[in-house]
Amino acid sequence: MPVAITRQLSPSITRCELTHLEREAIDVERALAQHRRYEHTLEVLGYEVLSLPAEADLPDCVFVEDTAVVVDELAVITRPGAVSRRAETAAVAEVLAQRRPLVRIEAPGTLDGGDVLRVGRRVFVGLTGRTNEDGVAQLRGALAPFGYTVTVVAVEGCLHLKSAVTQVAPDTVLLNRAWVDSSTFAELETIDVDPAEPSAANTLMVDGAALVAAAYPRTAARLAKAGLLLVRLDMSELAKAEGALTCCSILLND
Ligand code: CIR
Repeated sequence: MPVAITRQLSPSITRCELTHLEREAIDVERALAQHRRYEHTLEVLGYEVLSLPAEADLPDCVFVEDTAVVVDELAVITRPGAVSRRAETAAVAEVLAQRRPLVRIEAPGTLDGGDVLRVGRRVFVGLTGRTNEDGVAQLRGALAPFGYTVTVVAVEGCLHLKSAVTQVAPDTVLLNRAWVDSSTFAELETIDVDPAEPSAANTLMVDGAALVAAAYPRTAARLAKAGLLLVRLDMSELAKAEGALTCCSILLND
């Protein structure tokens, strides 16, 4: 059964890291409800959801994606670029150690899972304020023995690579070409976000469907036109913390 690792929302989410957004009041109750709906949707779609407890002094711990990169053969525990997020990896490593051999990104490397987009054996890694060249080199070293190729991608204007591009179907990505060089993905089919919705590229592909944020109906219409089955989720409160759909889970094909 496929597994989704998630993590509960910390009550200190109101002190989360912000890079491209101004701080706005987060309605914590509403954020909790949106997160519960997200977990429930994954359950309905056939995932066993392993929901880790939050920690009060880890404001961003709900964004579990950034703590690990998991492939069938191993799990790479990251060293998040934001110092306030480094302690998030411990609880996730503990769970992953039961399912995969672990490799850890060591200093001076930094890597956020949100910068890692895997399409089959092709792995694209964004160089951002969170992920540095040393982190990419360590990830490449860990994945190369298993036949994965790692391509570095420049990212501009957003937090992570997956803010700019995500996979929506086995051979198709959804992207905002203002934030990422689209020629990198020339071997794949591409769909552009609607120009009025620059932040719409973060979607979560699950078996046979894509989870999309309700805030981006125009981009959803483009995806529907391409024949994709969509599940729309309200992520408004988590979006105020600069988080989106991929950020809230680590999916394992077990
Ligand atoms: C941060 O800035 O680290 C969090 N407030 C948001 C992280 C979102 N994670 C992701 O896109 N993978």
